[in-house]
Amino acid sequence: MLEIWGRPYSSNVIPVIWTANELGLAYTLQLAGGSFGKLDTDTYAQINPNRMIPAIRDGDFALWESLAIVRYLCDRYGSGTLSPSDVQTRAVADQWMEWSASLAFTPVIQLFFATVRTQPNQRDSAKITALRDQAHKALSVAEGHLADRPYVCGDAFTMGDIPLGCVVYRYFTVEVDRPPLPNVEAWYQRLADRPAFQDHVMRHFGTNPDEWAALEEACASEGVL
Ligand SMILES: N[C@@H](CCC(=O)N[C@@H](CS)C(=O)NCC(=O)O)C(=O)O
Repeated sequence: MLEIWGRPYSSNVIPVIWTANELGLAYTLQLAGGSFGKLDTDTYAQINPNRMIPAIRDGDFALWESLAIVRYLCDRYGSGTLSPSDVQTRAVADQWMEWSASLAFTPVIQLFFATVRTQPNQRDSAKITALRDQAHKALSVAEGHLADRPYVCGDAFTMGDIPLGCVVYRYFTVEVDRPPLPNVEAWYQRLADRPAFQDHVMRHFGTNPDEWAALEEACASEGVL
């Protein structure tokens, strides 16, 4: 059976878990990283010599790098659906995946750490506003693209929506005033109708270290989510 190694609150693991669930794949989640450890073991080094999460094993085949894993799963199990068969449509999916992981992810994850992962009395409001502006500027590119299509590749949901969906969930859940992005918001609502997105992306991340630890403990006691 497919194994996904990682922890389900980790920004790079969530796209992989969401993808597997969109594809309806059976898998086991091997809790690793953060308080779950295991990354320093010899076993894990065979799977990912970078000792980072996520990684997968699909039979004898091991793979790391979250977006390579998303592409592999979609190519192998969702060819013609989540992985578009038309070369140019596929290239557009790739384009948005790469863009999401670089230009959109960076300001949003920094904003997330400056808010959700920083205690209220230690938050730097000028820094938060600057990061919010950077995130908004980046997402304005998606705003233009989504003006005349429901998903990033056109009429159908594809792997091109996956990394951006994870980024936008974080952006829309941090407690900051956001200038409007109506097309991104409408696209996000389409994602929010998807059960796999609700179950694996729309997670409550915890707003203080105690809550964060409790969430990880809850994962461990659930074993496989
Ligand atoms: N580019 C890599 C980045 C992997 C990465 O930074 N993973 C982090 C978690 S998001 C990690 O392994 N951190 C150590 C840990 O969680 O213990 C990918 O997308 O897979």
